[in-house]
Amino acid sequence: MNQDIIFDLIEKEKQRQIKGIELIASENFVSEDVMKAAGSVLTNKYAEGYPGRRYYGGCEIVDDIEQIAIDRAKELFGAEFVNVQPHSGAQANAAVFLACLKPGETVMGLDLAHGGHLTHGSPVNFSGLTYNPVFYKVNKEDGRINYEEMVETALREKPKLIIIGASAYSRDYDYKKFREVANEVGAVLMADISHPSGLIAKGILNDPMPYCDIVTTTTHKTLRGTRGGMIMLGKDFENPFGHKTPKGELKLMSQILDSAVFPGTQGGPLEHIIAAKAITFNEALSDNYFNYILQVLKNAQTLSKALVERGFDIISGGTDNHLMLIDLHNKNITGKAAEKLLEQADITCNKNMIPYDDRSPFITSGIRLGTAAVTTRGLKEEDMIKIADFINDVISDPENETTINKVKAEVNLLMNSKPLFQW
Ligand code: DSN
Repeated sequence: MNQDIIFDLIEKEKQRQIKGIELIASENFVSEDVMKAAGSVLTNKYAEGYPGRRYYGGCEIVDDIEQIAIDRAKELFGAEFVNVQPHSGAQANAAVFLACLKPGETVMGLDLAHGGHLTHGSPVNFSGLTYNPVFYKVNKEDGRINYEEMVETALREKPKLIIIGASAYSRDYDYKKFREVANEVGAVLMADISHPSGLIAKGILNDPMPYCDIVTTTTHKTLRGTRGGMIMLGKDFENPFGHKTPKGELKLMSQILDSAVFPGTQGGPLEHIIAAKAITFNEALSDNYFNYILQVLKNAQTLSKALVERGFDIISGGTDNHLMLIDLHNKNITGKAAEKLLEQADITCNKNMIPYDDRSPFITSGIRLGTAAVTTRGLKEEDMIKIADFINDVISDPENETTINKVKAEVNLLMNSKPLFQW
């Protein structure tokens, strides 16, 4: 039997992952159990609807699986309600928009060019195309959110939905400040914790749950699970924006959100992925995971300090979480060129806009680094110093192929000694 060429390519990708240093802040390596569930027979099953209320027969077993995933997620984040069906973070956010806003209504998020996310109102995304986005920003001087300006913008624009969260912001959030202004303008407050969710779940960063009405996350970044999304409520509440039942009663937000996921924005849930999410949550509930996520933070802080010592300009001067954003202006290289150069040495990261960037998103003046994936591979503080040296060597001497090849050999030597599956 001829094996499909796809399997050769999967093997090649596996080898690429094994031998390289993975610094993309949104990536991680899942366990074998998560992969087993994601590649299981559950992919054969249609289950539109929710546990106990499906549109298909034969759903008893997937009902149990989905309920276990929901219960574990509630325990992990201290949530009262969870929907585990969103296929991704973008899908989770789309459902929240549908639940909270009518087309044309105002949403406020962190500017994408200042570390925000595409689905928080970017003009090229559904969130900016369908709704009216306004943005808060970070200070030019210290790279931290300008809370004063955020409050002014909210009071002036009166958004119906305020979003906290980012894909390239290395500091924690003042959720209370956002709550106060949301109360003042009557907005629903949502946190998208896709990046720091693992650090939040284990109490290492501030908890948005007591302050935010709605919390969304992906499951594959610091949470170290299968690729996917979910929506949570710390406390269920009546939807304030007039979604009424035929009897004229306000519906609970949990009901509105469930309907916004299915049938609002998705069809059949991916029960194999929901099973893999259940396994992810169980792993994240363990003490092992606490040790892991603490190491992620220690590694990020060690890496950022070592880079600063080597003359790199980290936005905001350091990190509270798993990631950091580097302004490369003083290194005379663009983000695009740095990404490419590092890739030649088998170090993977992504070019990233920095706040107030003078270059386009295709070129950029920065790169974003994260330590979630390398920590899963078993790297510790001393390895972060090596990584800072590797990055410095390559970026300081971009034309020198001998340097690149030397670094690449050291990268491969280090990573080939670290198995992909650690636990
Ligand atoms: N694209 C993801 C990231 O890299 O942060 C967010 O969706």
